[in-house]
Amino acid sequence: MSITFQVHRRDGAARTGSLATPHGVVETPMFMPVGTQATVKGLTPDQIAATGATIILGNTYHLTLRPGDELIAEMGGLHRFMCWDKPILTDSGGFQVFSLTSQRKITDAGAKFRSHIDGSPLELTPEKAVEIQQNLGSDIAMVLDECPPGDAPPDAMRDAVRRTILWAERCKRHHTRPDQSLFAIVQGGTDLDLRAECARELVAMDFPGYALGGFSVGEAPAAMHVALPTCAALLPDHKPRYLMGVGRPEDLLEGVAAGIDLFDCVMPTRSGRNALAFTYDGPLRLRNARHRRDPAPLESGCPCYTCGHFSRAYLHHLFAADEMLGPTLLSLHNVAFYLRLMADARAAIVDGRFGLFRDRCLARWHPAP
Ligand code: PRF
Ligand code: ZN
Repeated sequence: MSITFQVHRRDGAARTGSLATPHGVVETPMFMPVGTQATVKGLTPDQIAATGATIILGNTYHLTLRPGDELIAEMGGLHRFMCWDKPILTDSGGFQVFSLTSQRKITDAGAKFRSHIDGSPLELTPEKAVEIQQNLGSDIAMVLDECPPGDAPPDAMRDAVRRTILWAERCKRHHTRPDQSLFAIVQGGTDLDLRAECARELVAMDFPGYALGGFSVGEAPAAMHVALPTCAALLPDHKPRYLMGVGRPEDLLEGVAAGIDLFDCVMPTRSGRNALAFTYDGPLRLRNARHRRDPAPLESGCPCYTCGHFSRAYLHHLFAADEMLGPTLLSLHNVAFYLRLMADARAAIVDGRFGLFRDRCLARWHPAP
């Protein structure tokens, strides 16, 4: 068994659904916390589950460098290794090669680069990316793609789309693990003709799910918001749609409105480590002295453990004293906030009031002071 996906309710282009995987069912739209190195930074699996997360993301690139995908396979696979028995999606490593490594050389054969850990030379090919993810044993694996920066010249963008299609085909041919589903990735930046061409080729290959890559890579957020409805509509309606590495709460709302089902982003955990807390009224900077004597929780009505037990004053103190509990408690709240945003979005879609929900969220949202 690999995956099945069912759309339940619709509200405009937004939809709710359920994605059944070998490790459990995911209600969509859903946010996936990022567990790059076989850990969602600062949180135990019990804490992650308590935020409402039902699926997390892992990374091919990091895990093959350290501790090695063969070692993880030997230890019983990624689920057992990190003690997370719910669904896992792994990214293919393409994006990380572009964002983390130096001296990389991309050819149709694959990506040659140097490790960001010790500088040793490495190569990632479409076949290798599939083998690594098969060793990890994720429920959903991603094809190797080429993700150029948002301001790449048209020639580079066209070449990346051509290569992404070529690599997707090779990944699909090489993929054999029956309890894992392989998703394709559409590239093309904000060029809608390129996106359409890329989607057409990949849809013809009949993957069980599709992602939009190449967004939030330096282009203006408004350009992504404009492109999303068109790009999402290029993907099969009855298959899951995943917007990779996006984004801020307002970007998730735009994505859901466009018909996206899955999201991932480091923002809730990375911001949490940096003392930035998300709330429905906008972000709070916990290092700010205005919180020194504030007895209020981060967000009243938030059901998370942090808000149920601690004041802003205490959290301010933890960050001032550089205590490790600060990043943990803020990551916990932020991940819970992202998951509550998705749960509220699902409820709004079911009630046919998603547009109103989105407008109210955006009106309430104030930038950090
Ligand atoms: N491709 C892959 N992973 C990704 C991206 C992509 O384009 C992005 C871009 N936002 C994040 N993660 N494989
Ligand atoms: Zn909270």
